[in-house]
Amino acid sequence: SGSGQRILVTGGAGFIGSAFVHHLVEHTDAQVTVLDKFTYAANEASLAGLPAGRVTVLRGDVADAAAADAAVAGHTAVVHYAAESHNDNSLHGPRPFVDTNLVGTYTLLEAVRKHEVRYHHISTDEVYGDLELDDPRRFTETTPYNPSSPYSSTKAGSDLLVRAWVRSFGIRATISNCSNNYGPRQHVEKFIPRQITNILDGVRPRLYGTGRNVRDWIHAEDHSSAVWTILNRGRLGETYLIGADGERDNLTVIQDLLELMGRPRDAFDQVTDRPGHDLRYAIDSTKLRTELGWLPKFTDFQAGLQETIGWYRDNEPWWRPQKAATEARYRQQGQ
Ligand code: NAD
Ligand code: TDX
Repeated sequence: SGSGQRILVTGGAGFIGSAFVHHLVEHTDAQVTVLDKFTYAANEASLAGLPAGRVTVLRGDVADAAAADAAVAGHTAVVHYAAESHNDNSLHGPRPFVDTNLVGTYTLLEAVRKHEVRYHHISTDEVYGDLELDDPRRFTETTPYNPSSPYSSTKAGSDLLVRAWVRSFGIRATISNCSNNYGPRQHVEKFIPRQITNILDGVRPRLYGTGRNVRDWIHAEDHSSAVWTILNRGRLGETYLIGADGERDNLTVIQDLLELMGRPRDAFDQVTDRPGHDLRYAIDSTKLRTELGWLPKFTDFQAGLQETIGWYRDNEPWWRPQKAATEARYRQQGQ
């Protein structure tokens, strides 16, 4: 499917956006344009080696109306990954989250409305708030929005803008809310790559609070295949939750990483907890699986972690330039 498509991927130099660009190049015949502001979170090396005839990279801000309009023109679809993505940063400086996640999404929506381009909106399970550890329910497409942080509230607001543009202006759009991603090319500020690169550096991993917080992990490649499925076969105006039944508490993830990397399971430090730290996320992806027949491929989390450890071990030049500054920022926050 997807023959002759010209797809604009915003945030395509970030973690999940670049995974989607690689997925498109490897598994489809789509022409790809990346629009990225190249913030601290982008990495040019994430797009290195892709065929120039398939991928064009534009440097620009999605909140800049002229840049967004010019980028959207001529494409058959826009997939909007660009965002400020890190909860800890949003607690220390929320402004860029409002500018990019809210104003940026608004600006892009106006461009797709004008050019009548199909739009897919990338969002997160964090819009639903958090669950108790013993709650038998998981998030579904009908769970009420209840975001906790500046990050998740701006993502929730961006989802609502999309719904309003569908209802009021009839844009052709879908939304997906995905659980926590892991895999190659994730910034070292995030939990799993931070701990892997700490251990590689001989530094003890750093667990927030007690570590009983649960995240529902999915490999970024499975996220990409789900987005491609929804883009081509999803019903317009609908929301789909993406998840791979990967619930784990943070303590277990740190212990497993230590063991997989040949260290004692207790060789970590507990540090200051995140203010307002969401307790548990859990996704029920029944709608996506039954309606569109999507299934995740990375169902063995230990194997996925092992592969991810191998990637960071083999690709130090990719992450080393960000490591010291990231840890310096965390040190200032007692984390
Ligand atoms: P990331 O921080 O790794 O990458 C974000 C990218 O967006 C970077 O390349 C950055 O330069 C770019 N960007 C930021 N502001 C921009 C702007 N104003 N204009 C153009 N480009 C801009 O983020 P990620 O983890 O890859 O997340 C991508 C998307 O997926 C986000 O929308 C995020 O909310 C969503 N999401 C992430 C996860 C996760 O676990 N990481 C889970 C569910 C949903
Ligand atoms: O050093 C750490 N120690 C630690 O215990 C870090 C960086 C995090 N944590 C904890 C906090 C969370 O419970 O690990 C868990 C995961 O933290 P993050 O990697 O910061 O992710 P999270 O806050 O869960 O949000 C992620 O998933 C949903 C992405 O960053 C979001 O963009 C996405 O929407």
